[in-house]
Amino acid sequence: MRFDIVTIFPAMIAAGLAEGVVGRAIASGIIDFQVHDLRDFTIDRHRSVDDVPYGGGPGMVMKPEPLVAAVDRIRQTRGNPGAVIVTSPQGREFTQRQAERLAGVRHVAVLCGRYEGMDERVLSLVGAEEVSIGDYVLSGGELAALVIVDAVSRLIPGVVGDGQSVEEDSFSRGLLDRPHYTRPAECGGLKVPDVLLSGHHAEVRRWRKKEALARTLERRPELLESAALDDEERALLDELTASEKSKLESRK
Ligand code: 4HQ
Repeated sequence: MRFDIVTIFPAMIAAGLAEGVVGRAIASGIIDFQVHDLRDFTIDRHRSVDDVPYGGGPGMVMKPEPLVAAVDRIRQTRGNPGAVIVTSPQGREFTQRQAERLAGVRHVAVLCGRYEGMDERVLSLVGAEEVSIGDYVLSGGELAALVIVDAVSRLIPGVVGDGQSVEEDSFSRGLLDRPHYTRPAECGGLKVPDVLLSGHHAEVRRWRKKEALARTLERRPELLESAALDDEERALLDELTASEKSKLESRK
């Protein structure tokens, strides 16, 4: 997997990817990652990356030429990325499905916006797609780029030690995760559920499935519409919805 990130704050990107499983994958070469300082692609004495907006108004807009030059350089020196992403609240929502798609692309470039955003022409000039990590406003695209690189990288074989844990991750099948417990068996008066100490593997598996479904039903019911459920999970979900309905009935 290859990533190229273009930013005016390269140290912010480097710091965000120095630690943890993704940091190790970059250090070991599983992930080929380069950060590009946008100011290296300016040609004026002041190394300007922004200018005043046409039509007036507050704030500044990122100049198109340095961004286009940066992508040209990436194409010449690193190959043609399968996706060029501009992080922006106007973009298509970044989801686990999008992370899976990008992991299949193998070479992704991300352009990080600052100020009011980029000159609109950049999108068509470099063939970029806009991607949003959620409905809130960041001070710049760097944190969004880090989110995308992290979520995509952990899908690359070898990045997360235990491939099984990636497959079981929350959202890999479209459900929320179940609760997790470790020792001690009692902490602050709170006990670990008995079934987890019972040694009954089949029951443990069923309990975990049911907990994941119950939480999803309670907190994010809309996820169940597109979740990939097996037969056992369908049956458990029916039990859960039936017991919810009977609770509602008994309140009448
Ligand atoms: N910004 N998802 C504005 C975001 C954002 C988001 C990045 C703020 C770009 C110019 N990016 N700059 N939400 O809020 O991706």
